[in-house]
Amino acid sequence: MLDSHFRKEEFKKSVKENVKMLYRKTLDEASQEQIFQAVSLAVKDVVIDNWLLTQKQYEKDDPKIVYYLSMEFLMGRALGNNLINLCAYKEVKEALDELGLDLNTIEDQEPDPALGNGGLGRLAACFLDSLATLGYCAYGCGIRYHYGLFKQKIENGYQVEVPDNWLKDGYPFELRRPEYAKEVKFGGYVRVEYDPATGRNNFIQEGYQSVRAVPYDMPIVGYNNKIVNTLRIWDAEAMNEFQLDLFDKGDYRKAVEAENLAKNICDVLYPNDNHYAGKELRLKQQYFFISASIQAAIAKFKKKHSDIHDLPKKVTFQLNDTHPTMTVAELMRILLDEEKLEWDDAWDITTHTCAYTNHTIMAEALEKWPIELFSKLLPRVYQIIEEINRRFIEEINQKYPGNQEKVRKMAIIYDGQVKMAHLAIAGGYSVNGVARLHTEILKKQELKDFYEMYPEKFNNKTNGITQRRFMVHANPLLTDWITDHIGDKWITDLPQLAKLKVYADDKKAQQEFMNIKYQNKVRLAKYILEHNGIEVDPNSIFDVQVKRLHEYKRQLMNILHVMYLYNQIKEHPERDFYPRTFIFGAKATAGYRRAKLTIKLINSVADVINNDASINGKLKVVFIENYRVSNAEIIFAAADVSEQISTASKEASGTGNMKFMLNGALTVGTMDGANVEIVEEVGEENAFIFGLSSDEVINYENNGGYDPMQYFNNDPDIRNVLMQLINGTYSNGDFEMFREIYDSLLNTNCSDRADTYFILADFKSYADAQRRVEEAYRDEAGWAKKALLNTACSGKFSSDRTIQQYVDEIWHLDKVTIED
Ligand code: 26W
Repeated sequence: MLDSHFRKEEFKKSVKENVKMLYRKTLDEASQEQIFQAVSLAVKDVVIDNWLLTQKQYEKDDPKIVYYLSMEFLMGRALGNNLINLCAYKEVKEALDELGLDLNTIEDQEPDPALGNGGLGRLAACFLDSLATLGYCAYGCGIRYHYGLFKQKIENGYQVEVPDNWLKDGYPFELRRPEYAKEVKFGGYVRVEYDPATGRNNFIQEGYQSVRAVPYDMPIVGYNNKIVNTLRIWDAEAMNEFQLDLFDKGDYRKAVEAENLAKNICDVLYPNDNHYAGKELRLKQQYFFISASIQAAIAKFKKKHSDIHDLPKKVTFQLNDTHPTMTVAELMRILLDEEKLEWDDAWDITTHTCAYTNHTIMAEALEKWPIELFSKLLPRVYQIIEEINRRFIEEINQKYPGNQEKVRKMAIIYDGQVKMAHLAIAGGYSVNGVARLHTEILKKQELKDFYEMYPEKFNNKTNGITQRRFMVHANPLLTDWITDHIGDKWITDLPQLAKLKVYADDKKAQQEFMNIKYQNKVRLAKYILEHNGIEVDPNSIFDVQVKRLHEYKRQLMNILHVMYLYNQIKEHPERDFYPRTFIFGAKATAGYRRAKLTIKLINSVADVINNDASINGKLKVVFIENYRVSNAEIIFAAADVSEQISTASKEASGTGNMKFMLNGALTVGTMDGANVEIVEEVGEENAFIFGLSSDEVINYENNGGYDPMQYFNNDPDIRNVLMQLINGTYSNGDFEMFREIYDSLLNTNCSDRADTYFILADFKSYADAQRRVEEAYRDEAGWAKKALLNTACSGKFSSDRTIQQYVDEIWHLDKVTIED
C-alpha cells in the first residue's frame, strides 16, 4: 500500500484551517457544502504535490504523449475517486468521523461533472483513469461547458430538463491556467500572397474574429503510483483588448461581436446522443477546442524538439469519434502555414499522428457539414480540406480507374457536404471499432470501401471500464470480500478475479456473495424511497435497464414486456410468480419526442402497477429520476439482472453491460456489441441470450421481408399489450396519448418500415429469456454461482486491458514510473 499522505491529525487540522480561511467559520458553523470545499482543498493539496512530481518526471523522461481529444468527458464526482486512487479513502473517512463528519454526506455535496452524454463520454473518463494508473503520459483535451448535461426532473410522468449549473459554487478540483491561453480564429477570408524568397504562396487569414481559449486543468490521479495526469478543458473568453488594439482600434461593434462570439461557445454541452443536428455553434465548439489543443501540443513538442518531422514519434492524437476530426485539417494548417512545410511532408506527419475511433453505426449520427457553413466559419481550414479531398479522389481514381461509384461513396466533400468520418479515415493511421462484432460490421458494411482501400488501418479495441470507480468506490462491501479471498492485486489487474472461480460452488462463499448483493439492494431501496417515494422489496429480483433513452436500445420492449407480465399475473392470480422490481433510468434528448413519450409510458405503467393492491407487490416498476454517474454506482452494485437488449448490430459495444457483470449481475441480452464477448467469457449458461442475430437484422434491412403485422395478427399476447397502448389502460382513458408508439410498431405510414428496431420480432424470445431468469433465480445456490461467476469472469473488461491494447497496437507509448 502507498504510504498514504493522510496522516490523520494533519489532515484534520488542514480541514479546520481551510474552513477558517475560506469561510471565516469554525467546523460546527460551516455547511456541508462548505465542508466539502474544505475537504476537497485538503485533498487537492496532496494531489498537487504528486502532480508536480509527475510533471518533473515527464520533463526528465520525455515520453511519447497521447492526446485524447474528445467533446465529452463524463467524469463523475472526483473527491471519492481521488481518495480511492490515493489509497486514502479509509483513513480520511476515519479522520472525518473523528471530527463528527460523514464522508458519504460530504461526497454527496459535489456536483456531478456531467460534461458528456453517455457511453462515449464515460469511456473517455475511464480511459484517463487507466492511462494514469498504467503510467502513461496522456492529456485529455475537451471543453469546459458551463452547463453540463441537463438534470432530469419527472413531472406528471414526463421528463423536464433543468439546467446543470455545476460551476455555480466553484469547482475545487480545477485549476485555471491563463499562461497557456491560445488564440483561435473564426471567419474572415484568405489572402494569397506570393513569396519570392521561397517561391511559394503564403496563405494569410484576414478579417477574422478571435476568441481567447483559456485552459482549466483537472488532475487525473493514478492508482497507488503517484502519477497525476491532466484533463485540460478549454474555456472561451473575449480577446478584445490586445487583439482589437492591433487591428480595429476603437471599433466598438467589433469588440461587442468578439465578446458575443466568445460568450456562447462554451455555454452548453449538446445533449444529443447518437444524433447529428448540424448546428453552427457545434462546429464552432469543435474548431475552438481542437485549434487550442493542437496549438498547445505543438508548442509543447517544440520546447524539446527541433525537427517537426519527429512529431509522430512523440505525439499521437486520438480522435474520440468524428467530433474532433478537425484535428486533421488544423494540424495540416499549422504544418503548412506556420511551420512552412511542403504538402507531402505535412501530410506524411499528419497521417502518422492522427488515429480515429468509431463509436456507432447509426446513420443519423454521421457528421456531415454543409460546405457554405464550413467555409464561411473556417475559410483556411476548408481550403485545406478541399485539397485533401482533391488528392484523395486522385488516389481513388488511381486504385479504381473510372469507378465513379467509389468516388461518390468515399469522397470527403460530396453533395455540398464535408463528411467528417471520411476525413478521419483518410487523415489517420488507425481506425478502430469498440467491440469485435462492431469492428467486423464496420469492415463488412458501413466502412467496407475504406476497409478495402486501407485494410491495414482497421483494428478492434473492445471497450472496458475502470474497476477503481465501478467496484472499489461503488461497491466497498464486495471489494473487501474479494480482497479477503484473493488479495488486492485485482485492483490494477482485473483478470486476477478469475481466482474467485474456485469459490463458485462453495456454499459459504455463495451466501456471503449474495448477502453483499442483498445489502447493496437495501442501499438502493433506500435511495429509491428517498428519491421516488416508492417502496421496493430487496428480496425481489432487481431487474435493471439504465442508459440513454434511444429506440435502438429498446426500453420500449422492456416496458411492453412488463405490461405483458402484469396481464399474466392478473389473468392467473393462482400462479406462483417470483416478485420482481423493474428499474429504469434514462435521459432522453430534449427534442426526441418518441423517446420522451417512452419515459411517460414507463411512468404511467409504473403508476398503474405500483398502485394495484391486488397483485400483492409481486411487480414493481421504478423510474429513477436523473440517472447519472453518481447514482449509477449505487445502481450497478444492487442489480441482479442487467438488461442489454438493443437490436442486434446497433449497440457498438455498451459499457454499462460490463459494470453490471463486474458487480455480479446476470445479463439478459441480445448478441450485440460487447455482449458477445461477455457471453464468451462467462459462458452462455450464465447469461440469458435471446433475439435475432446481427446477420438476421442486417439481412432484413438490406433485403426486406420483415412484417411486424404478422406478430400482431397471430399472437394474442402481443396484440393484447399493443391494444393497451390505445385503449386507455395506462392513460386514464385517453386513447391518443400513446398512439404514436403504437403506430411506430405497426403503421407503415410512420416511416419506410414499421417497427424499425424489430421489437415484435424479438418479443417472444425476450419473454422466454425472462421466464428463464425467473426459473434460475428460484434456485438460490444456482443463481449465486452464476452471479459469482459473472464477477469472476469479468477480468477482460477492465479499461486497463483496453488501454494497454491501444498502447501496444496504436499509440506505442513509453511507461513512466515516478522515482522519488
Ligand atoms: C453528433 C451527435 C453524436 C453524439 C454522440 C453522435 C454520436 C455520439 C456518440 C458516438 C454516441 C455514443 O456515446 N456511442 C456509444 O459509445 C460507447 C463507447 O464506445 C459504446 O459503448 C456505445 O455502444 C455507443 O452507443
